[in-house]
Amino acid sequence: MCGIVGYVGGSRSIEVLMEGLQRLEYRGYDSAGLAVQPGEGRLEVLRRVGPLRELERAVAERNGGFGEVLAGIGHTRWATHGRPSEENAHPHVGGDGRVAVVHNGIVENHAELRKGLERRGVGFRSETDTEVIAHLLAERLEGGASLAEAFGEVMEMLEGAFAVAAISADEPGTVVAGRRQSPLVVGLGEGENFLASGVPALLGFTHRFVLVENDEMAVVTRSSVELRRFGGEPVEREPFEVDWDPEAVELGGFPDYMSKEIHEQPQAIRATLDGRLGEDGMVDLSEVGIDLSGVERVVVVACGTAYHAGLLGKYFIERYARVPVEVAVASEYRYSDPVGDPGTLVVAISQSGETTDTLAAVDAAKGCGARVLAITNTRGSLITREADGVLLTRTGPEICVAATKTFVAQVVALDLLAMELGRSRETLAEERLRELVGELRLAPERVQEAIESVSGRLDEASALFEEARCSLFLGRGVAYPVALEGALKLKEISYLPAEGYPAGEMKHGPIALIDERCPVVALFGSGIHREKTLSNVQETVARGARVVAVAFPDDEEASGVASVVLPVPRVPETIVPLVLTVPLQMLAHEVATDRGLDVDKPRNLAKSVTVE
Ligand code: HGA
Repeated sequence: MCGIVGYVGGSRSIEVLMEGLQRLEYRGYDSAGLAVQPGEGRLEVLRRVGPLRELERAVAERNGGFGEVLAGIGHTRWATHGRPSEENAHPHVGGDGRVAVVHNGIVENHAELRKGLERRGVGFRSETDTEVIAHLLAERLEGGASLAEAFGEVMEMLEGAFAVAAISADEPGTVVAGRRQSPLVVGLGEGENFLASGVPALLGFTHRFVLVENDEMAVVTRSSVELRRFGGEPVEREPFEVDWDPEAVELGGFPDYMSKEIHEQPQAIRATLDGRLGEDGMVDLSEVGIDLSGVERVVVVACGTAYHAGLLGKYFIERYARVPVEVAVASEYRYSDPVGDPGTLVVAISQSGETTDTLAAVDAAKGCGARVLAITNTRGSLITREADGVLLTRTGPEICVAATKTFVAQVVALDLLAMELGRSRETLAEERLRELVGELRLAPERVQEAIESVSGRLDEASALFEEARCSLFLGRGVAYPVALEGALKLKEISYLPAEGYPAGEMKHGPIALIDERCPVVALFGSGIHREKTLSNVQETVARGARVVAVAFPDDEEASGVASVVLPVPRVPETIVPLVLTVPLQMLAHEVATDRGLDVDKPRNLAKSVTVE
């Protein structure tokens, strides 16, 4: 959440800062701002409340531009302290406006720091926690410290999680930035250097990066990048190359990132399977580097959509490997005094690899002696450095705030893990494993078929939601976590209340919601779960519900109870959750766009949740 960007170099400062912000806008869109050095000894700040286009307009209105900008920092905000307003927008300036800062995270001791500053006569202009940083820097600069010295000193005073970048009018051509827990990377160029909250922001400009670790800062000029600890000790670190194609963060003809990412799911699954299914019909997860044979218990920790993937993981791991699995919401687990030992494998799932609660859950797991396997989409992210082993989903960058392709890739990764655990614990016979691997290989094609077969029916299904005041998503077995995910997708992007429920549990409460303005989305898999779901759905129809059925095309009974059917190809149980998920993502997209909403940037949300 909140995106920060910085640049030092030649004549394209504004272009880099604005493009960087555009690529980071998914992290927050309450306000956006820039601080630039338009020449020696000067600092200019431009901020606008609302989405980035407001700042873009303000930049365009400055016909003369900013002149030769030596360095600059930019910010896109997801407010935590202080409502979205121009006063609360970053950058914040300190003293007489000669130093400016942008910040991602929360300064937990801001109230105490603010009191101290006020006692010393400092006046505040905003309600943010961030502004204290600007004033603390200004005090030290006025006392004769260099920007880098002042910055290190101030960072050591802060509690909480943060990434901060700063520039000073008195040090033209220098940006300093540092972090604790919140993400920050430095991008390396020729005669120019960059920094940002995430690699994708800079892919249009460079593919070479250096990581800034916890409690470290970077002093960046156009010709140098110096890393040091906040205390001043120098740090040496090798740069790394990122091979993501900048095209991957373009829309490529789709109306929005959500559609693009839904359509990329077959490829995301293919890439996540690539190299992990051997010619011999077996799974190969040796890359993980954790001996799985001694695992006696699994705990999955995750937030949001990744938590739903974890619930599916439980289903597969228990079935194939016969080890008990718990699935915990990371923000609860981290404060729960968890029980663990070396026989406990904690699987931490985070698309960004930067989710604050999941990172804290990893710490808690390690603290009780468990081993940690991270499932993430982001190579080099914080979680990959904290965990004992890593299983990367390989979907390419996901820009839309609502996760789609990373969810299916997480489910596939968990499926692979379940099979590998089953193999190493010898609970899965070789023949059965080969069968399962064969089924998994079919997933990309079947998901593609699901996308195609649902496309023509969305209008009709969405029409049931026109007058809706709430909705119910029902499923059993593997379809139950998918129902939770479908309900989450709908509420995230259409703002329509949606409950995901185990179909059999519906009679214990939610059935009271049912009337003609509470559409039911029913997920029919196969076997006993399907039969039981059918009876439960009939109970809702008897009470006036209108039903969207996600079912196999030849399931006449399911079609019989439904107002609209979204057909998905008949597939083996391993990949049922994948094909059931697709129609729900597409339905949520359709309902939200019919309501005229921006599906990529739903209100109040941001992509990487880097605050508690
Ligand atoms: N606390 C700061 C920054 C918020 C943030 O990083 N959100 O993700 C503010 O409220 O402006």
